[in-house]
Amino acid sequence: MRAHIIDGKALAADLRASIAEAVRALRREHAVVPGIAVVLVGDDPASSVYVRAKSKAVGEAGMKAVDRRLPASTSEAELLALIASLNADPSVNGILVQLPLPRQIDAQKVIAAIDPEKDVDGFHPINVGRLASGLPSLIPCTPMGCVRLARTVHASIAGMDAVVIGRSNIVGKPVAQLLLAENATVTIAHSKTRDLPALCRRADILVAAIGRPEMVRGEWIKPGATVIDVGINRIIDASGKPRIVGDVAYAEAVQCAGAITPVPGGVGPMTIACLLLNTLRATCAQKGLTAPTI
Ligand code: NAP
Ligand code: L37
Repeated sequence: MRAHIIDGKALAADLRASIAEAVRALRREHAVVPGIAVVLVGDDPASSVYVRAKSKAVGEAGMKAVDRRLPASTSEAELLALIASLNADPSVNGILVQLPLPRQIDAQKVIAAIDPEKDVDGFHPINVGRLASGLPSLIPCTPMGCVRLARTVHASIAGMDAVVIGRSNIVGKPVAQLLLAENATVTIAHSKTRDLPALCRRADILVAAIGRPEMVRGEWIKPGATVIDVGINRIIDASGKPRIVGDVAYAEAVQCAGAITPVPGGVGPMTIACLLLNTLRATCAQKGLTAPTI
């Protein structure tokens, strides 16, 4: 069997078009323009690429992006002061602080300082707790994208066996919570997991969020399974060229999976589209408006 390729780029474009339509309606009917502050501290090259892509997508959706770039030498107190001013600014509906932060800054302290209503990354302990409690909340963008991609293949994932490799706060844990909320039977694997290949072979849905190039081999995949590859790994390939690969050995996996997300062009573009959706939802909540179901 050759897998169906889940076209994250096309699905993200559809989602972004629906969001742009909703933003036009918001402007027309309520004179509201959603605004998001995108904060980058330092000059991590990958983060710079993502932040640029996010700000561009915000503009294309008809929202307002406020870019705040701070030097790598920024102190924790300076960043906390910026967060406080963004919390107080009514034209800012969403605040995104791109991680990782330089060593002198405690990321948890910064995340906790963001107004939970403006926390479009869904990383604030209030939103983490609300997600775990089954309450409405702002949901982390990459996990939301993963589940939306899986849902293009399966109208319902209730009762399916899902295995998530990775337990980070950004991806692994929240994606597991979302799959659980969809009534999948969820197992979270990590670096101490015993016999990972055997565990993976039981998965109807396999989410790889590891950060290890092509670690998941074709033989680890149950025939017909849906594979969501979150990994973004920059490697030098056999011919000496730089290339981005996922956490799944794609050429092998595509032979036996039922459906698979490519890297690039899978989860990455959906992450950005879901950030726009969170910004729209946060804006509506702050204005007392009902957010459209997108
Ligand atoms: P992370 O914080 O480094 O977490 C990696 C997780 O993988 C950890 O839980 C770790 O286990 C586990 N792990 C590492 N080696 C393992 C092994 N040999 N066997 C089993 N588990 C192992 O990474 P992250 O932030 O979650 O990101 C994961 C990947 O997704 C990265 O490639 C990142 O670039 C990518 N990413 C992509 C997007 C996107 O939009 N596409 C967004 C965010 C991240 P322990 O907890 O035991 O250490
Ligand atoms: N919100 N996102 C938020 N906060 C963070 O702290 N680290 C992090 C985070 N991660 C993030 O933004 N990841 C991400 C990864 C990939 C893309 C976007 C965001 C992406 O667009 N990927 C493209 C192309 C990648 C490239 O060319 O470098 C893709 O097709 O996968």
